[in-house]
Amino acid sequence: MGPRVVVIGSGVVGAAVADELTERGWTDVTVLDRGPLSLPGGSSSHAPGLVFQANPSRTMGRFARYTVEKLTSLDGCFTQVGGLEVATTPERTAELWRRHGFLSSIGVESAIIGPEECAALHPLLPASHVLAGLHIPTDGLAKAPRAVEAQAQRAISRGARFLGSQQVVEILRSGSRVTGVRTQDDTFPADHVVQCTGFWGPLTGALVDLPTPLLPMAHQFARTAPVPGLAAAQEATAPILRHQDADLYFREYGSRLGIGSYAHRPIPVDPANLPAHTEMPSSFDFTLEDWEPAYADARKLLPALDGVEIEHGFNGVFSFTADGMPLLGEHPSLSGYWVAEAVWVTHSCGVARALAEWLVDGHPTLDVHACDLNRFSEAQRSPAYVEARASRNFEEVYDILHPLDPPAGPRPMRTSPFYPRHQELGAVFSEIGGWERPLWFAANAPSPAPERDGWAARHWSPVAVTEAVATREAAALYDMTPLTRVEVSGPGACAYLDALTSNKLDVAVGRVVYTLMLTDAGGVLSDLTVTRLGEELFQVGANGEVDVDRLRRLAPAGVSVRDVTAGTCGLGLWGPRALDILSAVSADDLSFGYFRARPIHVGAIPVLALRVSYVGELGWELYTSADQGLGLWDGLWAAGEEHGLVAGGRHAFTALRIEKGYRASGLDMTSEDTPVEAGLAFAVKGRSFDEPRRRLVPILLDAGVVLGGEPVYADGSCAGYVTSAAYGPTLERSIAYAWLPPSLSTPGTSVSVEYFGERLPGTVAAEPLVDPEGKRLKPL
Ligand code: THG
Repeated sequence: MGPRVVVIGSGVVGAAVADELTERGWTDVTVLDRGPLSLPGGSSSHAPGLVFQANPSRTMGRFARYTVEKLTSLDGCFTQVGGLEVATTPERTAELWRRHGFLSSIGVESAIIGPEECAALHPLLPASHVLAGLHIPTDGLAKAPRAVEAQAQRAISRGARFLGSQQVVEILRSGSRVTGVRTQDDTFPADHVVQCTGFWGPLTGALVDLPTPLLPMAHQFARTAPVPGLAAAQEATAPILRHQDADLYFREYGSRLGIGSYAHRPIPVDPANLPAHTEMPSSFDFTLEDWEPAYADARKLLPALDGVEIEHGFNGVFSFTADGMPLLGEHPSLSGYWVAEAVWVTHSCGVARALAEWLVDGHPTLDVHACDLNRFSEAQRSPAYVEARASRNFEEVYDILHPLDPPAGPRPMRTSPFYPRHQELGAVFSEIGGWERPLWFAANAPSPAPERDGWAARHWSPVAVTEAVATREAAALYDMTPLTRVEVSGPGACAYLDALTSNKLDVAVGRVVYTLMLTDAGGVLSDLTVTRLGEELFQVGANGEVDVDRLRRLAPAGVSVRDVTAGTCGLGLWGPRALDILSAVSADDLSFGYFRARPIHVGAIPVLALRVSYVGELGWELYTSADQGLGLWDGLWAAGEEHGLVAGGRHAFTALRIEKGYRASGLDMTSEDTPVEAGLAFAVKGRSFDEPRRRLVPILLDAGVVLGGEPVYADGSCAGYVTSAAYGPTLERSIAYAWLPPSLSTPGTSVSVEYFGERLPGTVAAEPLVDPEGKRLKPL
């Protein structure tokens, strides 16, 4: 029977969670809803049901793919009419090719088609009105209420129960563990509680002091009167249609058309002010003034709509988050309390499966770190931040977004003490993880690197190559402040970190160890550097908030876990001249070896120096408290002048680490990959792994630069995908790291990377590509 689970909310997510849990043998499942069961009144009740699988996130694309697979297997839940995304500008045509690439890399068939083929697929679309289309035959229409019903029935047949009119008023707990929920009329004991309350999430979360960082927003959807040219069929046959250049989507209802619009202003809704007891608390009155410009655009694309009235329209509420991803995971301090929220029907079955696996198996099969409930820093959970970013997400939902497009305000949010110096040097910033990060510095001269065009040229400058070359030939300063630093201390700290991670950590004080956090199944959750500062005192270099959350939640009593990132700052000083520079401002002995740490002084500033380099050059990470950051920068800068010291930005940093073959966690490897597959077996002691199913390898491209996420082809079929890529300034070659099956991972294998529809030839190479003997790193 498994443990007792109470699911709060019986929309598409709650019903799917009950189905997935009971399928895994956890049959003691009770689903509660405040509304009537047939139509509880949340977003699922009015969802228009269009399921488009294309998504820049591999995880989201695969959530959608599973939703399609599951709903097609359930009677009457899905009509597989196919999806058609059309382009009316050359930029959108290019974007469709990019999306075609995403789909190929997750195994979803699609094709770029011409205007005539678009017109042949959709009865109302004139060929003359579009430039191209992306056709996805397996996309289609979900019937959300039927999907809820079918999954609920199946769960019930396995022992689950669904109860309506049960408003949850209290979450019961014992210490830091959940024990049940209380509704107005009843009490339900539980070992696990899963919050699936959609846009009511912030209210439900408040019962357990959990800020649920989502913003409910209204979005317009309307149904036309009968349209000339549409047959009055029982089942829709026209593909679901997206006209992203005008923020519109379309579906067929017999002879009528349903039209959704994101073209209007963001209309945030306070969940506390939603009407409680109407039939449809999430459906607001249609605002005609918002609709009219959108409908004009709809008529431009589909002239058959000319003179056709709108029969019914509403502003339907659903959830947006700061980064567009759902919220999935366990409460940071109340164990057994789970959240699965801000989920569209499109991704609902995939999300529910991941959550059920998380409960039953300890970790989902798919990588969910980008969906993790605990991925946000404190400031990113503030209501003002969530409102600003989620509103912007609403406006941009169909825009062509470059991965480095900087978000609008609130900015700057997190800055390091070096920020004013960065500005003086003409830093071009992007925001990564809430931090302002220089991509390159206009004060440095451009290099004669190969010209770029299109996407590769955006948010990039040949100055980055100058900075990277200067790092290899002289020295550069990199801002390491945003790297998450966690102090782990107290009796048992060593044993805790040793058991938590893959490498041996009971080392001498002053040593640094590269180690991994793994799932029970051996997937790589994160890679860490752990510095032993004392018998029971460690500084952990980690990859963001999700790591901090894990370090905290698993810590035994007595072990303290403190995120010191914001109160400290750090610089990477790297390059062949780094020793000359540091010894000019420090009287300390700097001859301590590679992967060792020492407390030193830089001028009068106490600094923790780590002989570690993510760019593969001699040098140190230098950490001090935030108040002394400017002094540290200025001292090193003055000493560096005669040695050719430059400031280095993010692009140079990434290019150098890729040349050296250092992995970026979450990008190059995720919880789906074992250390052996990722080439990180050296960081694991005392554990073996299955034969690799695929391997992470570098591809040297003959020409061109790619961005990451592109499909890799061998012998005409898609064999893998690119994780991260850069132009290698030392090799003067373009590098793309990619996952490939073992049979294609041998150096010398010819492959090609599809970039905006073009196949760029390349060759699998041996790694590391630069300094395989580590001579640059270890002259000392
Ligand atoms: N610096 C510090 N902590 C970090 C990072 C960092 N933690 C998170 C992330 N970055 C960890 N990633 C790496 C990746 C590679 C290396 C260090 C951190 C590295 N690897 C060497 C190698 O693979 O040859 C050495 C490994 C070893 O000797 O065990 O240097 O940038 N503080």
